[in-house]
Formats: sequence, C-alpha cells, structure tokens
Amino acid sequence: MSQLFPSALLETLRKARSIAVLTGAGISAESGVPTFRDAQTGLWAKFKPEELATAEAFLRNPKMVWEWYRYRFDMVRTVQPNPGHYALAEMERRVSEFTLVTQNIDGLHQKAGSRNVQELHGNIQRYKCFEDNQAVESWAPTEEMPPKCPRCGGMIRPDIVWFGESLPDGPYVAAHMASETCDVFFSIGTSAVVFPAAALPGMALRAGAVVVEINPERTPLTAQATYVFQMPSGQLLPELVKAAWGAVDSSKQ
Ligand code: BV8
Repeated sequence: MSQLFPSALLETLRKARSIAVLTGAGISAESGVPTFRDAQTGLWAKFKPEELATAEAFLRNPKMVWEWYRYRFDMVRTVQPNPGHYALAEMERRVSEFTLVTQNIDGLHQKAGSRNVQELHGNIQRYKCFEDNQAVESWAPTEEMPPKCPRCGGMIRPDIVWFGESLPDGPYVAAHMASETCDVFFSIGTSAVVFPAAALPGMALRAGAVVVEINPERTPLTAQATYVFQMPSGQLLPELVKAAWGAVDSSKQ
C-alpha cells in the first residue's frame, strides 16, 4: 500500500517538527462505536441530537437523556482501540511536537497510549453536577435516574459538551494553538460540520500547514485539503506511519 503515499508527503512528515491531529467518530468506527451521521448505523439516524445532546433535552427529560448516555457508556466500556488509534500513538512517539485533538468522548486514544490528548467535547466516563459544573467522582448507589449530586442535590450529568454549550477552555486553546503552529494537520474520521472543532483544519491551512484528510466519504474539507485518502483510518494510518517512519510497534497492532 506504500505506493499510495506521495513521496512529498512522506518527506514532509519526516521533516515535520509539529503535527496536529483532529479526530471524530470515524476513527472509532472500526472499534465498533457507532458514528453520528453515517446513514442507517449513525446515532443520529435513530435519535435526534437536539432531543438528546442538549441541556434543554436533559431538563425536559432527564431520565431519557441519562439512560441514553448510560447505554453509550456501557458500549464504550466494552470496546478496544483499533490499529488507527495505535498508529496515532506511534506517530506521537516519532514527532517532537504532537497534539491530538479529539471530538470523541470514548477515551480510546488514551487507551491506545496517546499522551497529549485534548478532549474538545469531554469524556463519557466522567460526570459532573448539572448545577455547578463541578466534577462528581462518585455517588451512593441509587435507583434514581439521574442520580443526585452528593454536594448540592442537583442532577448529575455526563461531563461532555452538548450542542449550545461552550467548549472547555484548556483543550480548545491547546487545539487552537496547535492548528496555528503545526507543519502538518490531519483531519481523521470527522464530517467536519460541527463548530468550532470544524474550523480547526481551515485555521491550519491558512497558517500554512499541509492538511491531510482521511475519510471514506467527502466532507466540506475535502476540496481544500492538500492530501485526501478516502479509506478507513484503521487500514490507512498504520501503513502511512510505517511508510513515513518505519515499522509500527507490532505489539500494538
Ligand atoms: C457552541 C458530544 C456556542 C455529545 C458533540 C445553535 C445554537 C448554539 C450553537 C449552534 C447553533 N447552531 C450551530 C451551532 C454550533 C453547533 C454546531 O456546530 N452545530 C452543527 C450541527 C451545525 N456547535 C455547538 O453547539 C458547540 N458549542 O457552538 O457553543 C457557544 C459559544 C459561547 C458560549 C456558549 C455557547 C458544541 C458542539 C459539541 C456538541 N457535542 N458531541 C455527544 O457525543 O453526545 S458533537 C458530535 O458530533 C461529535 O462530538 C462531533 O463533534 C460532531 C461531529 O461528529 P463526527 O465526530 O464528525 O462524527 P460524524 O458521524 O458526523 O462523522 C463521522 C465521519 O467519519 C464521517 O464523515 C464518516 O464518513 C467517517 N468515517 C466512518 N467510518 C470511518 C470514517 N473515517 C475514517 N475511518 C473510518 N473507518
């Protein structure tokens, strides 16, 4: 498959001082985690995001929203990283500056060994109080759904960013900085339609970075990207890392 990769891209990767990566649900698809917008299998094909992934939906029907996230949480706990996640962890080991910005809430990048992971939309395995947004590590066993905050009695919610909510400052500032300063920016497995995350690849392009998109489908970014690989990331990434930097750590295939 190495003939797939233009030598100019491989050279650029080997010489890169700084690489930034933006991932979306597509990179976890080969781990068995449903995406949002893939027809039929996508979560939004069955449920309406505005009916589930907003604070208004939670206030309107806290039990239904709580149960929907617990269903996704139970699924995420059973899945494993795929070769695409491991290849990004390997890429991080080969570059002096590496920032992995993810829109995903499944924690699979960390499980695969990635270290500098910026979670723009939170993490489904963390919880917080709906009233004061402070973390809630644990609560007494209860049948109540959602359970109540042990500090103030408010409702407990997943620590993720819903539509209409602002992104956590730290990860967003780090993502912004990386997009502005990187030599190469990868956009992997995202439909590039949700902002402000979807603005990051354009920022990198305007700052002079080489932009690489990996996605079996076209997206609003495809026409502007420097390189486009319309293939599943779990197949393409290990081959790209091997072609650019030599064999990927086989224990992590
Ligand atoms: C904000 C966590 C403002 C939750 C998510 C009206 C009111 C307020 C805001 C807005 C508004 N109208 C628009 C907005 C902005 C809004 C937005 O962008 N809406 C879109 C729909 C137009 N954004 C927001 O609301 C954001 N906040 O703007 O706040 C503000 C500012 C200041 C102060 C206060 C408020 C917050 C957005 C975050 C929402 N949370 N997730 C949860 O998970 O339940 S969004 C969710 O969808 C993801 O996190 C991700 O970000 C987003 C897109 O999903 P993708 O990851 O791209 O997945 P998708 O299924 O779409 O695509 C998968 C891709 O993978 C496909 O292209 C497929 O081809 C590809 N693929 C499939 N298999 C593979 C593959 N690729 C590679 N390999 C494979 N094997």
